Amino acid sequence: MTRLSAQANQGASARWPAYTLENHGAGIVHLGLGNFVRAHLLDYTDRVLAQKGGDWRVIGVSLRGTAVAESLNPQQGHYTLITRSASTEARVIGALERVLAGPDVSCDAMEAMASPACRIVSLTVTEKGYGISSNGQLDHNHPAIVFDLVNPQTPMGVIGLIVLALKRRMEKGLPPFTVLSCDNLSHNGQKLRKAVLAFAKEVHGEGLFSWIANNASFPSSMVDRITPASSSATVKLAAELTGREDYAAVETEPFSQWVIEDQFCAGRPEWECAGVLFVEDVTAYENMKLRMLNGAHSMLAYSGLLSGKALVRDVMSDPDHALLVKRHLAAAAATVKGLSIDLDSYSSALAERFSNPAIAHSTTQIAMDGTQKLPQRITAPALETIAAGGSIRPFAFSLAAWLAYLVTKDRDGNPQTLNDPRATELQRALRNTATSDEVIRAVAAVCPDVLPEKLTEGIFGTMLREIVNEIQTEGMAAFIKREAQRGD
Ligand code: CS2
Repeated sequence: MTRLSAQANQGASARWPAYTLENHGAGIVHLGLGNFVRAHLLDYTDRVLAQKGGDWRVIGVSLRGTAVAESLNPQQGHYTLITRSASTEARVIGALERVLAGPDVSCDAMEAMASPACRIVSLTVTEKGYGISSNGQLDHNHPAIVFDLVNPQTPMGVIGLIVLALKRRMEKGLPPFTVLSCDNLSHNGQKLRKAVLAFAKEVHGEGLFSWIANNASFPSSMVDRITPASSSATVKLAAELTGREDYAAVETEPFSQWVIEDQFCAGRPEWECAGVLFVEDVTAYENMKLRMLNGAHSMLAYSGLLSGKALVRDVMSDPDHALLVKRHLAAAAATVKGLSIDLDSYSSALAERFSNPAIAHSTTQIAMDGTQKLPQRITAPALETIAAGGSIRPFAFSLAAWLAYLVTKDRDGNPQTLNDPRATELQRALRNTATSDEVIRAVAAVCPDVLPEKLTEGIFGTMLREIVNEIQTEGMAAFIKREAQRGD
């Protein structure tokens, strides 16, 4: 079969880009080229290019590994975006110009970011990719920050790269670009701005600091589209829909949402034509999405894994478990203020999205990096709920499920492999723990941003200890059944 390319296959059911690629230069450099950006920013940008034109194609930068570049570059950046629910649709996306990767990636990325054509640098590098601690400070223990502070001319991390590229632009007399974070962090733009400024000041001094502070913009944004990891079934499906071999195809759901603060210092695509909502302050949208969708996701991932459910949809097809998901959504919704959106309808829509039978979203994928995800998803709404006097049990259950997951043993009775940047510290701390109280204290000592004192003491702490105990004694499946019958 012929490899996918810009050349449309007329007989296939997929749609090819409805614009002439060569007429559009690249104006965006995107750091982190996983499945999510291919289902989100690139999809929006592709639709705007078709409707409005402009020099807004995207140069992708893959900072870790060459696999994504090896699949996309031979396809001239093209890939199939497959939208799946009761029906299946496929579009070949042309917005990606090329992918930079490999040993010279920092140098090549720097050149692209410091070129006059670049007006936006966007990012999807996951929560752990930034080097920003959950309280929004530059994280001096993050490996990329440690390296880049000593080697600022050859950075390997995103903050080091952004700072050096902005410095080059200042020196060349070019205007700065907008830095657009598209990761599930609260106040993502604001935090990134603060960290970039701290790094710039520490390494390059006051001049660059003030130039960035006064000229660059860092809008916060809320991003949403459930996008599972691709599999061999994705490649097979793409071949059926395009008649081409495509090793970069992505499967996603029909729903998509993007809310961005409209602060772009160097222009932007007319993304509103593709459905983006531009707002002054994204906080309330962010709270809704991070606490409801992502919070429920984390809860169902840990409790799902411990009750033998490999996929999100498997959780939703267990009525007891689905009821706990709904309770979690209601508790999280109670902490979301300042939106005119009907949160009950939003909750029902989420439950439906989680149940999508055509999307195979694995609980293992969501369970990774809990230490990076839980502060904004569970801890923040839990603390607010304690202060406001609302329903705390769903949050206690989520944290208990994570704790029980952390101490799960593999088949040989050894601690399971944890996919989390703090796995080693966590496992060291958990080594000699037996009781739920010891487990909670050990984890709280490593991650006070997930388990601050207010969640380990008082009524919440007691509830947390009891639930961990019960899960460990009776097993997660039995616990879920009993918990569903509690009626609160
Ligand atoms: C998920 C998110 O993996 C995870 O932690 O909760 O990737 C989620 O699917 C997206 O944020 C949906 O927009």
